[in-house]
Amino acid sequence: MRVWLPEAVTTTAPEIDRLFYILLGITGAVFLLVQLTLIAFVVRYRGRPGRRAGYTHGNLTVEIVWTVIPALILVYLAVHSQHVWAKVRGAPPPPDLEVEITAEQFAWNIRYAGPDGALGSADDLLTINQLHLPVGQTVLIHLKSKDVIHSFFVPQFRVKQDAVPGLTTRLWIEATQAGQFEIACAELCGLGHYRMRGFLTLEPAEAFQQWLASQAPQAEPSEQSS
Ligand SMILES: [Cu+2]
Repeated sequence: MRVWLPEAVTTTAPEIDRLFYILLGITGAVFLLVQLTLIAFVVRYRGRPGRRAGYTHGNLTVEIVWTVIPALILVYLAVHSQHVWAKVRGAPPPPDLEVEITAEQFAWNIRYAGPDGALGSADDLLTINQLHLPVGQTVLIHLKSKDVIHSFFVPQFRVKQDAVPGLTTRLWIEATQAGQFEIACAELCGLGHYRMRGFLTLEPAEAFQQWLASQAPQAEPSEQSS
């Protein structure tokens, strides 16, 4: 279901959306109920000449009801969201492809394994701001930063992950449809933050392999593998 959110193009994005709509539905219903009750009470018990205030010590039944119902809702939400969280951010499934993305002021350095299939070796393929990923494959992203905290944000993935200097963060996705999207940096990382933009292409596996093969290894010293 999509009402106004951007497209959801990974296997887990629709589950996050569903959670969002459940929360919106519950909080929206409570909001309406509370506001309508408030308005009704304001009108019904407004001040009138000769009317005196009544005093009450509360009502046990009502208090139990308004405690137990929210408690049940919160337990349900906790269990349900924990389930989604574990899937999205728990141990990743075995990857078909691994990519390393290193954020720096103000670009995304993207590293693919070369013909030897190993990341961090001399034949790695490097691109800047151009991330291509195959549809229907599990991709494990190793996210790093060279300088300050950046944040890897692809709205269509429903993923926003900080890139922290000195840490390697892992996140995984499996894309479900082809398309062109943008990678934004969602952390104010310096004066050039606004232009820290990457381009994401999701394409069928064969097209991805062709693109990868067309990226001739850059003639760069291979020292910067860390
Ligand atoms: Cu940044």
